Amino acid sequence: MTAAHDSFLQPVQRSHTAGDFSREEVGLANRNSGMPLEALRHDVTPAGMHFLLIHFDVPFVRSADEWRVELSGCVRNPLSLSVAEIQKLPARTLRVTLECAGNGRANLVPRWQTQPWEYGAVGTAEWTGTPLRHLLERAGLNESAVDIALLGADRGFDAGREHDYGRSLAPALAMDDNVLVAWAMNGSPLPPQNGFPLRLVVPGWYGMASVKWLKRIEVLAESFDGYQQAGNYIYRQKRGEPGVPVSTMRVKSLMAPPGIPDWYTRHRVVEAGPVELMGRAWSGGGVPVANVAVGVDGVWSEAALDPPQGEYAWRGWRYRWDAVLGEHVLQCRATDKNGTTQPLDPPWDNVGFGNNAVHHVHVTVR
Ligand SMILES: Nc1nc2c(c(=O)[nH]1)N[C@H]1C(S)=C(S)[C@@H](COP(=O)(O)O)O[C@H]1N2
Ligand SMILES: [Mo]
Repeated sequence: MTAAHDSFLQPVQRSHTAGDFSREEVGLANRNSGMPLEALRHDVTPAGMHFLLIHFDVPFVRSADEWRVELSGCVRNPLSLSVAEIQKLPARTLRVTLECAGNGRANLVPRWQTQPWEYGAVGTAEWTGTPLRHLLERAGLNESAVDIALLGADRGFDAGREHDYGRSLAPALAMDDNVLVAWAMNGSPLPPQNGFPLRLVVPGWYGMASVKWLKRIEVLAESFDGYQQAGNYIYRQKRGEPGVPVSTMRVKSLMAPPGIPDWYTRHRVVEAGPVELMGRAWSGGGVPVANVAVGVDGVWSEAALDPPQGEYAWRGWRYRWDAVLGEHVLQCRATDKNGTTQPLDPPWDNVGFGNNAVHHVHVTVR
C-alpha cells in the first residue's frame, strides 16, 4: 500500500468546526444539491429540483435492459430479476416526502465536517414501483431470516471502510406494502442521480433507507453489519458511543421565502401590505401533522393547512401576514398528531443528524 492509498484506509481525521466551510465541504455541497426553498410552492417537487445525496459516484447505466437485481441468502428460491420482470409485478404510486437525516447540520455550532446542508435536503415525489414484499414473497423467506440487506451499485470508502452503499430493513418493515422498489419518479423513469433504473423508497424514514441503484437483496440470519447501517446513521451525543439508530423523520416545517432575494446574501425584501406566507410541514412514520404555527417577531399564530396529500407526503400551510415597515423575523413550527413539536434550537447530535429546529427567515419590509 503506497502513501497515496493510505488516505482511504486511514482517512483524514475530520473534526467539529465553526465559521468558514472547508474546500471538502464546498466540494460536497456542489455535488449534493438541495431543493431551492421556493420549490416548496409545488405539491410535488419537479424531478430536477428534488434534493440529491450521493455518497460515492452515480453509476453509469446505459439502459435498464442491462440491469438485474439478485435476491439471495435465507430464501427458498434465490432470484435474479430483470427490470422488465419487476415491472410486471403489481404496481403502486405513492407521494412521499424524503428528507436527508443530515438536513440542517450546517446550522449547528459547532458542525461536523461533511455534507453541509442548511435547509434544502428535502423533497416530495410520486414514486411508482412494486412493493418489495412481492420480490420477497417470490423468493420465500426462510424461518431463519432476521434482517434484509439492500445494496446499491455504488461503491467507495468511508471511515477507512470500502463498501457498496447498503442499508437493511427488518422483515416486518420490508413486507410493508408502502415500501417500494421504484422505477419511476413523477411519472418518468428515474433520473440517473435519483437511482436509475431501480431504487427503494421507504416512506416515513429519513432518506438513507431509500437505497438507490438497487442491485442486490440479501436475506440474512443475523443483523446487517454494513457501515451505513451499523457505523453511520446513528444518533450519538459524542463520538464513539453506541448511540441510537436514525430511523423515521422528526416533525419539521419550512417556509417558502417571501418577497425577492439579494443574490449573494439571500436576504429578503418584501413589500408592505398583505403577504401570503406558505410552506410545508411533515413528520415521519406515517404520523400526520396536527398544526403549524407561524411566528412574526416571536408572536405565534396558527396557520391554515392545505388538504392532506396522503400518509407520507408533506402538507401545505398558509398564513396571511400584514407586513409593516421594518426588519422582521418569520418562523414556522409544526406539531404532529403525537403532540411532538419542533424545538426552537437545534437538538445536538455529534454529526448533526435529525436537526428539526424551527426555520427562521429574516426579511426587510419596504
Ligand atoms: N445507493 C445509494 N443509495 C442512497 C444513497 C447513496 O449514496 N447511494 N444516499 C441515501 C441518502 S443519505 C439519501 S438522503 C437519499 C437521497 O435520495 P435522492 O438523492 O433521490 O434525493 O438516498 C439514499 N440512497
Ligand atoms: Mo441522507
